[in-house]
Amino acid sequence: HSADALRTDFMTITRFVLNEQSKHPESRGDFTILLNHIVLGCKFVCSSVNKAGLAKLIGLAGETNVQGEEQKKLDVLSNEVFMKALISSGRTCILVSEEDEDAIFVEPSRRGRYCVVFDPLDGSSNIDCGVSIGTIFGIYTLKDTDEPTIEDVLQPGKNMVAAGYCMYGSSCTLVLSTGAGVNGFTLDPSLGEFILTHPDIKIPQKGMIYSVNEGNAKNWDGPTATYVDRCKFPEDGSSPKSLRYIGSMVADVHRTLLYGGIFLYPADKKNPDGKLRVLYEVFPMSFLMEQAGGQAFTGKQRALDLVPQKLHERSPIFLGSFDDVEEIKALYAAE
Ligand code: AHM
Ligand code: MG
Repeated sequence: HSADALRTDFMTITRFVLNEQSKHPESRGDFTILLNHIVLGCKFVCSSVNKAGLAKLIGLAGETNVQGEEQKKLDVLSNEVFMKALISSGRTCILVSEEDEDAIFVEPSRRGRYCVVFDPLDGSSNIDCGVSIGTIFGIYTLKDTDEPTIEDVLQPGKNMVAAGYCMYGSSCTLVLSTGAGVNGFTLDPSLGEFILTHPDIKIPQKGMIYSVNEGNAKNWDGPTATYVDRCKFPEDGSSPKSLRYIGSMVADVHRTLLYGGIFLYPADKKNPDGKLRVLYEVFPMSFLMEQAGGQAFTGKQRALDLVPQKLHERSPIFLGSFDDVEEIKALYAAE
């Protein structure tokens, strides 16, 4: 009976990835170990985020130190936890975080062949009002050079071997792709394990939702303005799309992935490169979108083809359902 199987035979994220990796004869379990360390970071952030409101109001034991120093901000703390977890995995080599100006090169004795780019706590301006936030990550493997260099992480997104995010929302959900589709896992707090709950996620071919910060409209370029106008006043007689914008990329992209539609952070006159960061925001989300059957476009090219020149480079991004992104591509092509 399948309902029974669900309750007694858990497909944990570790089991799932081990199964997947066993298809590759050269696999030595390194990726599984790396992922386990990322998962540890996600569990830590999840539990901290859940306590954040309470800690602020009543001061949880151990949260304020004796000198009365100000509590570490959650994004700084999350970064430290991920850094330490990634380094101690013994499987990483170069680490790039939104929180750190420079890339971290792991000391030779603890090096492995993976490079991880990540935003430990994206959307952190939303913490104080309890809105969903998330961690985003992408993984490259070292090019076979003797000494790792910054070029090893300044690679186009299509070279990533895996990407994912963890959303700290009404439940804690980890969405992952290792290049063979997209799968979603939900944290069972009583087990402390991520269980496969969303196997083989496919984004609907076309959606009924658009997601953008419309407050920037006065500074948009022509194609973006025309596209959003058409969402509201469709020219083909179809019904208008709904607008949903949380202002937390992980939550907005997660909804887009599950319900379909389009998420935009376009260029504007004040920010010609948009806002979102190429390496650890645009690339991982674009990777997931393509793996789920959607598309990701920068306004000029396929997002995953972009070759970053700088660690913290930004790019405009349009991603989501295949047909919806096709429409915006046509508008930019006609410009
Ligand atoms: P952050 O990295 O400083 O948290 O900013 C990234 C966030 C994304 O989560 C979200 O998509 C975007 O900023 C929202 O920006 P805006 O407030 O301009 O709409
Ligand atoms: Mg961010």
